[in-house]
Amino acid sequence: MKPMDVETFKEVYKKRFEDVYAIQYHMGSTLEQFQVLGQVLRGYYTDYWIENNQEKIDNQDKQVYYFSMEFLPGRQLKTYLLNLDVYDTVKTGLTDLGLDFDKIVEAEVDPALGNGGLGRLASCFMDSMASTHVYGNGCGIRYQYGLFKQKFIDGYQIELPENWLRNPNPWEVRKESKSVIVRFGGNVWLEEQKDGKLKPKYEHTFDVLAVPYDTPQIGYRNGVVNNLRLFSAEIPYDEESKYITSEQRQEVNSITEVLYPDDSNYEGRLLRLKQEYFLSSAGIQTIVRYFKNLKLPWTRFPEKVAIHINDTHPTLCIPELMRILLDEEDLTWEQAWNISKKTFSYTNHTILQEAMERWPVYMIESLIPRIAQIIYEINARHIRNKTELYGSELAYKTAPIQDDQVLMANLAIISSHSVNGVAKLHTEILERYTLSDFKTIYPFRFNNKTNGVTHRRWVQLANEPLSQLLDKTIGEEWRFQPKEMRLLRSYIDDESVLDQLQQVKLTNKKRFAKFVSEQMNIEIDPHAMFDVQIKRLHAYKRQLLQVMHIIDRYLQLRDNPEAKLAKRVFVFGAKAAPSYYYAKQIIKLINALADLVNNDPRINDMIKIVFVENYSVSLAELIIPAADLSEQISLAGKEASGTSNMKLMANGALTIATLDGANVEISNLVGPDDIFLFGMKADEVQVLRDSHAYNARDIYERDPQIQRILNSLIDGTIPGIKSEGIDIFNSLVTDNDEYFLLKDYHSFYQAQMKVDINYANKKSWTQKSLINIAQSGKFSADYTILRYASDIWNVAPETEVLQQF
Ligand code: NBY
Repeated sequence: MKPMDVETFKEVYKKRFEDVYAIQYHMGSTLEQFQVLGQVLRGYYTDYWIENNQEKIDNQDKQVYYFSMEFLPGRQLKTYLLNLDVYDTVKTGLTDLGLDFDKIVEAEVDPALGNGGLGRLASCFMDSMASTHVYGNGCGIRYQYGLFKQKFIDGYQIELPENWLRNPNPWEVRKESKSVIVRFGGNVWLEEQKDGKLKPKYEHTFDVLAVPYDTPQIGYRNGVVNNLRLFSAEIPYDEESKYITSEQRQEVNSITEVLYPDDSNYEGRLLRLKQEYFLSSAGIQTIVRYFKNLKLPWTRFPEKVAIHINDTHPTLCIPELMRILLDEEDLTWEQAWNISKKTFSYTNHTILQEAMERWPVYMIESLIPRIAQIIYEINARHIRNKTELYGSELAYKTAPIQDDQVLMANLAIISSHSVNGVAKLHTEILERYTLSDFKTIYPFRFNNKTNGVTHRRWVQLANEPLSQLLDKTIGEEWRFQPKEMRLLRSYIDDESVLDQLQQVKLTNKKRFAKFVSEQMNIEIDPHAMFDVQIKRLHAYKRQLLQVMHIIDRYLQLRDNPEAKLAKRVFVFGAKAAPSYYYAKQIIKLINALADLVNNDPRINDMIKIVFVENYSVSLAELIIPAADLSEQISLAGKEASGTSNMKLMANGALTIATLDGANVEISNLVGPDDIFLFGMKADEVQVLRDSHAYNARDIYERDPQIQRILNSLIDGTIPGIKSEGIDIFNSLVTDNDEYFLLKDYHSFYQAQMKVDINYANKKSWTQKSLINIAQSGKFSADYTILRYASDIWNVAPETEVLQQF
């Protein structure tokens, strides 16, 4: 990498500042300081970026295209500095100049272009692809408004627009010359050409310009710069006159205006379908243009291109590629289909039925008529071929079109060469239950790729004190090879390391406590246990189970302030989809409970509840290093993987968990003594559900502990709640508790009591924490990506790179 020394940096920075703002550098605002730093950095990395783009064309290495409707990158500045190996130089330089590095970092917006786990995973993967020499290209949408900003007013969630682009974004490059046209609507028919071939003709289409904005994805100290390309919808320049009405203009602009705020729930809105096709078409056209520049025969397309679709949202990529190959490149159906199948792979992130995309046929037909025709053909051929081989029942059950709806998962599975789940248990459930019919037809298509997280962001940057301790104790190799964190294990009895580990945790807890005091006006004791549940608010994730536990403790402490319970701070971060009424009621309940508990002198500050507003990647970076306990308490079988579980583990939190998603793998890695497991297992849940024997009211009536907790929802104990109390009570008692909270409560409670006991023994707790950190390296997204690269994308990085891993 190019050297950069502190003095040169300072000179370049000062000069640039004055050139841009025509004032002396120390007179600028923090935002201006950030902008200039962005420009300086850009000047530094652009050479690499250009070089990498040229190499890509010269070497013709196979490219991976990762299509995702969501990317949740977090702030980029520190990642760039770290990966370019200029972090210390820049920090020292700015400090020398009398500027506040941390403030400058905070001046960057945190782009919320995703809902949660799925979007964040896409961003961890972008970082890991660059860092493992995988030539990866992200394809997504440049939403003008990200996920709503969450505010609490009187304890209720209020959503405000998130205009993340109000200040210039120093990292993105608008590539207008690389724009493509995406065609919607109109009529289409097939017309015979002179050569006898049928070609589609279009009329009255609605054309939209897809303008790419590129953001570099810089690898960790390896000179690799990949590209994240986000498309923005604009009116085509030469057609301005066609779009005369403001409605039409608005229609174009609305396509990339805002991210759908739904997580784990599918909403069949036309605008969403437009977004999906917009991304698919723009991305595929770009890939085709790239490939055509290579001047190779089409049969070699899958040798040069792998296209991955992140959940079903970009599935229209498949018929779109078929369309181009058939209509514009004159391939036969068989040729086009073979190429597509070898090119596409698909990741499933959920088994929740309500999250499965199914688009009414009429919607696809009127919005993208040619694509509809291609899907009909895929459907007809599937039924024909599979009926011959497996009989009509299986053929119809796996067909993409059923009941006048296009089932996007079915379309994705039958058209890809690989389908993967995101944790062992999740993949097993897919194969055995959810997708078992497909497993019969395509036994070798399924595979598992357990999720991962990037330790660069989640440990190196978010937890500098821990990183320094690791360097001192086991050397720096872990920064390149997170698996090497396992070396920490041999310090399990080293008093000095254990002490330092405690100090690290305390430092991080104090940092978070300061934030909570300043921003929320709540005083929390950094010596209390920080018990953290951070994830989207959803009934299956069971934040309510934790609420029951808190109420239980509160009532016990109120009766007896001397009760033998650990002092805890319960931290929540969670957004609810704006239309998810029940989830919003739970938010209100948590806030009302916080009001009660935080201000009740009778319990002696033994419980505090901190519900951070507007949970985000940046807040996660503050909370996770401060966590003692990680709550991963979804109903077994429901959480595909989870990734906050991995981040919290890497930062030394112990996990309390059901055997769900990747918790199973965490448990296997650390062993039973270093995790707190509870609750039904996935197969037990299945049996109980199938038996129809579950009776929640019965439990409520017979169990005094549970009765007391639930009664507090309806008897005025929590003064802040209104109808929420009754509604939530009814969801459990009257509506038979869909997610089996009452069934799992006792086991959860006992596990929590075990946590209390364990926490009292500082040394052994710290030892457990050390084991968790040591084992977390296995969940590096770098390894996950290398498995995708070799098993799915067939792009093994050079041997020398592999040896590093
Ligand atoms: O993907 C999450 C899973 O719940 C989690 O267990 C897993 O770790 C993570 C990464 O694999 N899924 C998720 O975040 N899903 C969504 O964000 C999402 C977004 C939009 C829609 C559906 C799901 N949608 O239908 O619009």
